[in-house]
Amino acid sequence: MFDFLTNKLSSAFAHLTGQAYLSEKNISETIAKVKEALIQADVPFGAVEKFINEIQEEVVGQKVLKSLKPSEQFVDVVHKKLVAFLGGQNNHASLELTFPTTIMVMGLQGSGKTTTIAKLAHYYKAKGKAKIIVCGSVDFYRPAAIDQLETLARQININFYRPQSTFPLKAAQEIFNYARSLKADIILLDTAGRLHIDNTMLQELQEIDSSLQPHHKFLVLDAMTGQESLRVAKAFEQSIGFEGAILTKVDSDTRAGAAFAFAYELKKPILFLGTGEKPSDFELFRPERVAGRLLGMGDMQTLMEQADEKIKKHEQEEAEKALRQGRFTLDDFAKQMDMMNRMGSFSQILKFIPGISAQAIPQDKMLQAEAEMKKFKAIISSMTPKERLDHKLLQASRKKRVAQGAGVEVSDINILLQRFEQMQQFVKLFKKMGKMPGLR
Ligand SMILES: Nc1nc2c(ncn2[C@@H]2O[C@H](COP(=O)(O)OP(=O)(O)OP(=O)(O)O)[C@@H](O)[C@H]2O)c(=O)[nH]1
Ligand SMILES: [Mg+2]
Repeated sequence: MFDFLTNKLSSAFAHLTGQAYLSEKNISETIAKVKEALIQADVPFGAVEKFINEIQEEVVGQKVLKSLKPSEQFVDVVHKKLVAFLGGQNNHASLELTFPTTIMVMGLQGSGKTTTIAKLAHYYKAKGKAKIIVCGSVDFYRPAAIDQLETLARQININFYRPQSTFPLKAAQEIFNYARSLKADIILLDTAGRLHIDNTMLQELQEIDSSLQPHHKFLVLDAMTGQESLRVAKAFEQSIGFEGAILTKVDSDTRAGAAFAFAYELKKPILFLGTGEKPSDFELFRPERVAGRLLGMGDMQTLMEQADEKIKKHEQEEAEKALRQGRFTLDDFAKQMDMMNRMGSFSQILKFIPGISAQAIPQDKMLQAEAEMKKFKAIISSMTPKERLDHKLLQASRKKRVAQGAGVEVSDINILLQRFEQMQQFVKLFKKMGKMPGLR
């Protein structure tokens, strides 16, 4: 996410880390780099100027030079400023929904509205409070739009309603009444977008808005559109109004300008980030964490939260217990790979880890590791339960059978077993270390 700016900013500070002294020259060079990074990231010029001036004031106002750890202090100033410019400590109190609630999702064509509906449903469902969720679309411009929502609804197992009327307002009312009859906790309304802001679209939305009076109106903005998203947001704000934005496609090579432009100019919160095409690729937007990631500090907190959400508690406990006992079978190995998979791709996971820049590990190495993992999983699932618990059983004839079952070569199985035995050694070492009093 925001790789471009992350790489630029972290490299601007990289040569300062650990230095006991900073000169004014060091500082002004770094500030110049930060400025260049922001401009290249398509952050609106006014915002960049203000940002840089404020940093300069604080940093050169000698607080930093005289502090004990000047470089850390410097990064801290920039971090705080980034947080402020991305919306401050914005609390998401309003996102604690009171049921029943109606959410209307708006935005330009292709910005990600329909996908976002599925993400919102998935998000609130996972929180466990919303039992009945109904979604429906009033997008009659793109023939496949409604089918797309239906497919997504089925995939995440929520209710979908297809209106009889093809007049947006009437259709919206139908969806609403249907949801009411089901006593739905959440009603999600998908709307039509246009390529550009146009009056028919806005008028349609206004009518739906005043008839249904949705509790929440979210504007979906494509982060790839950069500063252009600002113009869109302003038009929506003037004619309909909305509570906050959902920034989509931040997994693409977007440069972060949209996030700054929106938060800085509209003074409204960005509520969520869309980080991929799947319903689970969605997270709350938390300025302090995003700022941390931008500065290459990682974001272990979000990673841990995602782990808690995607990996069940008993699975975590089981894995931990096995490790403590020094036990590690192929079965455990398969389970671990499966848990990893649920967290995302290697490159997605690495981005949360401090000190690892997105470029540190070449993309092809990462893809290679992922392909290997897939192969390993296929191999293990072709084994009998007994073999999974005791890999020593795998002599030549068994290997042949497993290789055939998994559609791989025997040499692939040997690679897997080699890796696996290395990991087993680690686990044993881990157990021994656990017994040493100093290392607990
Ligand atoms: N990588 C990535 N792709 C996304 C994200 N959100 C949406 N997309 C993709 O963007 C495309 C458009 O998304 P939709 O949800 O159909 O957008 P929409 O606003 O409903 O589009 P219209 O109904 O045509 O107005 C689809 O191919 C989605 O898979 C995201 O966060 N990351
Ligand atoms: Mg759509």
